[in-house]
Amino acid sequence: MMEAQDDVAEEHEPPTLTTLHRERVSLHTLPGLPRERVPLQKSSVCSRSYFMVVMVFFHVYIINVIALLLYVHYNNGPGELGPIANPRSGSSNHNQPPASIPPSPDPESRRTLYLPRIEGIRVGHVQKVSLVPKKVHEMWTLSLKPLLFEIPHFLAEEECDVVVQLAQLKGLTESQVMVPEDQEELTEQLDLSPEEIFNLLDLNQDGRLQLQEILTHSRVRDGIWLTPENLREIYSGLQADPDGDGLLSLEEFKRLSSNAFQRFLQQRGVKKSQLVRNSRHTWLYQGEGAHHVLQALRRRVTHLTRLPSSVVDLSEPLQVVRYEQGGHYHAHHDSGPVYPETACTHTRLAANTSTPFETSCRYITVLFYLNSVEGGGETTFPVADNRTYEEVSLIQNDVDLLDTRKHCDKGNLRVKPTKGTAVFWYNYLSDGKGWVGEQDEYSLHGGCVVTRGIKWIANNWINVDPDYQRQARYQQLVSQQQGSESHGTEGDPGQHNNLHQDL
Ligand SMILES: [Ca+2]
Ligand SMILES: [Ca+2]
Repeated sequence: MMEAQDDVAEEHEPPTLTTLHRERVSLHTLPGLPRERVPLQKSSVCSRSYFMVVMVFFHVYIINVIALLLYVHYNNGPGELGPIANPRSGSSNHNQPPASIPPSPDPESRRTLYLPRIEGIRVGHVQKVSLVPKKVHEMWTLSLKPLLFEIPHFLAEEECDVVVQLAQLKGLTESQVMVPEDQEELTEQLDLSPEEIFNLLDLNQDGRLQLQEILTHSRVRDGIWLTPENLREIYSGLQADPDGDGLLSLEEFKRLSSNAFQRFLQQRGVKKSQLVRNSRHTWLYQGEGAHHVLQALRRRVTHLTRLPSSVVDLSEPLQVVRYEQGGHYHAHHDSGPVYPETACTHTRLAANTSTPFETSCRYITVLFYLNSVEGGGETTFPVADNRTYEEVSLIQNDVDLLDTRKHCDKGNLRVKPTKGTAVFWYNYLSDGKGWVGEQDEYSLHGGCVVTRGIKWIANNWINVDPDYQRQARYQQLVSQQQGSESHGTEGDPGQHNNLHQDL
């Protein structure tokens, strides 16, 4: 068997320089050798043509080898070992030139930022982490979809109290105003026809608008938490569904004005409990000059997430939220999906182009419980580790998994608020090359209604633009600004406070 393999190998072995040289010698410099020597005689029968054939094969072989080397060289980029051998390079394949075209200098290959991602291993896995001197914290994996961890005693009790007191000192404002009135602008700017709007709303593309499709949209757009019963009431009030089948056809949809629902709600009035969120909040700056507890908290978050401090330091300030008894936050995503025509709020100043859509790009959410709640107030992850994610199937007539006032107990995972505990999760998947990938839809979460007492929490969101170049430009711009400010007057400690957006 081995011999047969060897034969095959020999058959395909290309002629080497030595064998060819030997061939030349035998043909040209030793003409007088006796003809009875069989091997030479045999080769001399068709010596010239044989030599030509061998030479042609040799040249084809050499050309193939050179072509192969060039292919490998250009495919990996000059001086790169490739994304697997060097994760820091983090190059993105879709931006690279085809292998046959000589490459232009590729900015993707000059990446200096890399986002490490903590391994969850499995649900229930515990990792020891060192976040502060002389103390070891335990980090528990709560789910893999989203990648979610819990760290008990992340904050000392006194630290929790300081954060609450600082928030009270600054003053809190309502997290959500009642019915927003400036929603017309974007629709007008985009100049969409009723057919186009209908098509956008028709998530399952069956040519009719189900109650769930209208609810999903109105909750995001208007911030009013309508239930299927509310919507049926609105339909009958507006006579929107004359055939009474509970669905809106394109014809029925066209007869409604674009702000019909909003006007109806404004006339009818909306209670606080009908809003998407019912809480008060404030923002606390954590940079230089801030209270030492706030600065320490940011450093601890940097250690916890293992992200570059340049990324963490330029993220949103700390958001502190207070829920009264009866307060809630229905299930939502902290960050939106990012399409090419979407800009991130935090990098929009550094972006060269204007885009019609803007979203908060929150790679990670770190949530701190600042008190132990007497009743309710759990953080729910309704679809954590679910096999599938389907937006429309979250809202059924009998169970609405997004509703944290009614159906918190139906979700897959709930975290009980315990003073000092932190939970954190990734709102985006990895792109597999050390950067942010697609939105993780399983990161859907909400705050269950507080049934007894008051609930205090704080959020640290780590902002990263899924577009590496935009993030890099943004960081460069800020560091240049900081550099010039340090030469002149002292920097404004509140300069990052406008980089957040409520979701
Ligand atoms: Ca539909
Ligand atoms: Ca209908």
